[in-house]
Amino acid sequence: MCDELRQYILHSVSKTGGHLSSNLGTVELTVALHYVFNTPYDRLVWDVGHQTYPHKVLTGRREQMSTLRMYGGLAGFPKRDESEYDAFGTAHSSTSISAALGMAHAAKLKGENRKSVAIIGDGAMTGGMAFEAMNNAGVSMADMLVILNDNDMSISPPVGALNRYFARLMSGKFYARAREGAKSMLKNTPLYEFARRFEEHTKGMVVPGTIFEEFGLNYVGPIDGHDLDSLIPTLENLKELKGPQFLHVVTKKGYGYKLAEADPVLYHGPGKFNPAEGLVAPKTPPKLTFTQVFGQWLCDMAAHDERLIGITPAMREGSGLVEFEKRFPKRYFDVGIAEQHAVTFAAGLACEGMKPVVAIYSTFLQRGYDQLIHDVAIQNLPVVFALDRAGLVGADGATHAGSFDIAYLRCLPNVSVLTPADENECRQALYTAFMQSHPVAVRYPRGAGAGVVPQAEMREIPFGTGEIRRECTRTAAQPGKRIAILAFGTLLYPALAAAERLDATVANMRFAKPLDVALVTDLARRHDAIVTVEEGTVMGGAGSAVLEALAEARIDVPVLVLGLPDAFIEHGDPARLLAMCGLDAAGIEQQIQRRFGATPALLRTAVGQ
Ligand SMILES: Cc1ncc(C[n+]2csc(CCOP(=O)(O)OP(=O)(O)O)c2C)c(N)n1
Repeated sequence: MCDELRQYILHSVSKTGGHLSSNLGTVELTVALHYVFNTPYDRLVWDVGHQTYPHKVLTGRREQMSTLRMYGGLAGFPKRDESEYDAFGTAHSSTSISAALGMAHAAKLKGENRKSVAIIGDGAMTGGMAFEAMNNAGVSMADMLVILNDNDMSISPPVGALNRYFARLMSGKFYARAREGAKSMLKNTPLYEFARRFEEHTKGMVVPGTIFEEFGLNYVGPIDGHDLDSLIPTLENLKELKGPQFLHVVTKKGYGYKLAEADPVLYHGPGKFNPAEGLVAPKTPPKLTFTQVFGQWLCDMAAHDERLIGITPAMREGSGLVEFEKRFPKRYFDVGIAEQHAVTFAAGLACEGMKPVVAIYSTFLQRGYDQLIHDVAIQNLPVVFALDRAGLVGADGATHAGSFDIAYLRCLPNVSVLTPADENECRQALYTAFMQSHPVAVRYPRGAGAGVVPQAEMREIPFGTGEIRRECTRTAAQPGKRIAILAFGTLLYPALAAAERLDATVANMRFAKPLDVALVTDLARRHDAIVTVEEGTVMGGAGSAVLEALAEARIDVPVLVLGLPDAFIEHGDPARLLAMCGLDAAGIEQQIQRRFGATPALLRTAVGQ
């Protein structure tokens, strides 16, 4: 059955794209968990949840795997409203132990005999929340099981002392010593028989004195996570034990598909491919992405300024730092899945005159928000935040969308927010941010943009200024409203396309904060209506900043604020999602027409007369 499941997942993911290596590695563990536990009554809480495809297939979603990560189809992560077997919605890491502990306590309080199991990877275990939860679990005596799925990989090779510790737990020397110690300690206890039975066919055993034991969890392992004959009896035994249990399972990322085993990083989240030949480089080179623009800028800037430090919370590939690590290894820091730490670590570096650049997805900076306020903004430290995946991200869905950063950043004193419109402007915006002596975030989306080739020369954008990119030709005497569109970020280009049809003025605002108030008020005075456009939440976003500025200047002009609605946008094709939000060229044009009325002049230009 495991073979069949593995083949099914390989072929299914090869057709849809999605997470592969992690899922191939958890096939046996998933089968064993569903065999031993009474799901959905017992709760399985997967950490991150990118390894839940076998779980989805086994829980009635096999046929829907062909719709994985597509609009209206299966989500790439567990979702409570997708299946009763998905006990907890996830996608950001290191939440599983907290959630499973909450469930275990709820069961206790309600007098229910259900079990709660958290399944967490060695990468996710580097997140502080996991330790906060274990610290709590260890004294709470709740009946829960934490399973550490140790494949010695995060997305890229894991980092930090914890990783070294796991390696030591696995090493023969430690193992042998611990085994002898465990045996003598356990003699004449019921656990001795338990440990002895495991050893007959596995390396499974009870090891005292691990860090997890110190936390108050009963550590068992390491056992082979691809061997059902180890997994099933171990889980059956652990299920009966009282108090917090910890099982260390060792698996291989990409297991069973040679190419993924050999390169689990490449196959962590591939697009579509032919399993017989594996991933092949596309014939025509793909368009330059904003991530690549950032990676190139970081290397160029580091060559100019040796104070530059590049920091990533476990997203070397995703954030475009592979080349930087190679060229500037001493100035490269992968801090693990530890966004809070990444931000305060940068603050410490900045205190000492270094120039840290935190490369972080918009959605993951949410994790480091207090650190951003308390450690960076209040002390007004010059940290650059390179916010990748700003706006809608598509297939990963609501958990990964960078919808909120303009709103959550612009309310912070001392913090500036740049919203470059294209690749070249992104490079210049990063340079501009780096030249400041206060915290600055530069937000840019996933994938490619308008295709404006970045100029090698780096030039500072005059701070806090926007620019007019198109002027409305209509005069006040002519019928129809004179409209000014204020675009923040990459939606400048669809805004320009809409403006051609509407004959509207368009400003590329470049800065969400400080806002170019002079430009805003000038445009407001010269036009009959203002439209703001951004790929971020309407509530509290850049459009709100424009409304505030106009109110402050006592200018009474109709304003239409376009952006993401007050709703979580599900997974799907990004272009389709953007269109659904009315943020493609046609959507922007329609929304303007709807709001300001199709005056004859507008209608004429709209139909190209
Ligand atoms: C808070 C947060 N930061 C970063 C990520 C991106 N991310 C997704 S999976 C992953 C690696 C997880 O490693 P591990 O838990 O060992 O699972 P594996 O993929 O090895 O099975 C990372 C960093 C995330 N999901 N959440």
